[in-house]
Amino acid sequence: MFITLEGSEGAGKSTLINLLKKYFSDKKFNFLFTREPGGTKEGQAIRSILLDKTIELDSYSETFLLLADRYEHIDKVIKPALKRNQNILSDRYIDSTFAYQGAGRGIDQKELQYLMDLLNYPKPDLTIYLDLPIEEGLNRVKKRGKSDRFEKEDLIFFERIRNFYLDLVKKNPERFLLIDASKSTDEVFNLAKDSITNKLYGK
Ligand code: T5A
Repeated sequence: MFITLEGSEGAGKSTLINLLKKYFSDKKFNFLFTREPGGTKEGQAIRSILLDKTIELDSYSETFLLLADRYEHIDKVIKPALKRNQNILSDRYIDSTFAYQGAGRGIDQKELQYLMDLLNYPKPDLTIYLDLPIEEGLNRVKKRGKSDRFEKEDLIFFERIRNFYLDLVKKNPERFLLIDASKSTDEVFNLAKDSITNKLYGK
């Protein structure tokens, strides 16, 4: 089973993943938790460039770095885990590129699809999208302290991304579960845990 987690800044993905990690490890489930960018050693080096506020990147350079990270991730982590029949949960995956580089930066979606197809990427079975009003997410990030290269973008950039995700969820109801991320961390965790468990047991 291949599950991905999406959402805009500060929606609570890391918080949710920590709770899911504990839950599934207590239940002795064979789950691999990973992320993009930075799911491999090579990807971590790419991630540090991508998040560095002092570095200016053209939107295409940013995209190619993200795709290099994804290629390494698919090749070294995702495909081998799927081959071993291991369940995977990835914090961000392909939808992030269509949302951030496509809707956010304005790169044509067809161009992105063409580039993405070159990766020959496994498709997720379930994608959980944590939805939160942009200002609320950015306030959470601000409170947490330390912002990155993406988090310095303006509200309109993130509104385009959120609207893109909402549209994607509407068009792909069989793959997506939308969770209202303004709920408490416990409520978000319970909704995500139940949908993953149902998917694992084919309900
Ligand atoms: N990116 C990535 C692209 O542009 N294209 C791509 O193709 C890919 C793969 C990754 C950046 O890269 C971009 C998108 C991203 O900008 P990242 O560090 O992984 O950078 O950043 P994010 O994925 O955005 O994650 P964040 O760390 O910003 O946010 P999270 O993980 O969603 O939020 P989290 O859990 O750290 O929570 C934020 C704060 O809110 C609190 C937490 O305690 C924390 O303080 N919180 C809640 N508060 C109230 N109620 C809840 N339910 C809460 N849940 C969490």
